[in-house]
Amino acid sequence: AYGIKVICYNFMPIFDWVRTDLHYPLPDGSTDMAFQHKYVEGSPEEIIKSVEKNSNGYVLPGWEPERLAEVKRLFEAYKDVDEKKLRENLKYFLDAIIPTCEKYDVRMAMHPDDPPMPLFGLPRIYKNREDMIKIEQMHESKYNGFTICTGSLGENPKNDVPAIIREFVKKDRAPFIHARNIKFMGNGDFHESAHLSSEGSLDMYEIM
Ligand SMILES: [Mn+2]
Repeated sequence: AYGIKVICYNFMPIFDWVRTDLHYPLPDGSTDMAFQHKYVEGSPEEIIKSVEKNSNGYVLPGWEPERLAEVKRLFEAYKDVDEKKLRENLKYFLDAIIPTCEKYDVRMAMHPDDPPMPLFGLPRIYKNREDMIKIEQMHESKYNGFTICTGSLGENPKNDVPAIIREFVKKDRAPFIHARNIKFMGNGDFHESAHLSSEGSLDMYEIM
């Protein structure tokens, strides 16, 4: 009814994207968001404390105080949910909605998990190309598509982002792209960066 033809969504339980610092200073005086593994080794409660300390009042989505009050209950609810079970849930969701999406020409574009790895023992099912193949096969339709967030996928250096773009655009499964750059800090840590390749670790020319 409102003419919205692409919907970006994610399928990450409990928490949305995760950074450990929402106010990370760069040499040019700007600030951006960073992810450092040393802060996520502990419990969710510990990481919440470190994010609060680092982030100058900013709050991650899903980490609002009223939601954090529910965290314990949510972890309990997900304690038996592994990747296989979460994929079953996603397939249930897709099978239910895609026929309606086809009817009204609304393309679903699932956003990668960010960072593309399991955190706090929670399952993550869109981390790499292999996961994308599993998701596209759950429901064969161009309306079951992907957001290709180059930053999220690029946070794992094993992901060949330009190759993923070529493959899924060619298959008409990528109606939406987040074109952004990140910079590795060693140890798998990274911070977000300005777009130019020279500012980060991704080959943005190739990506574009
Ligand atoms: Mn994104």
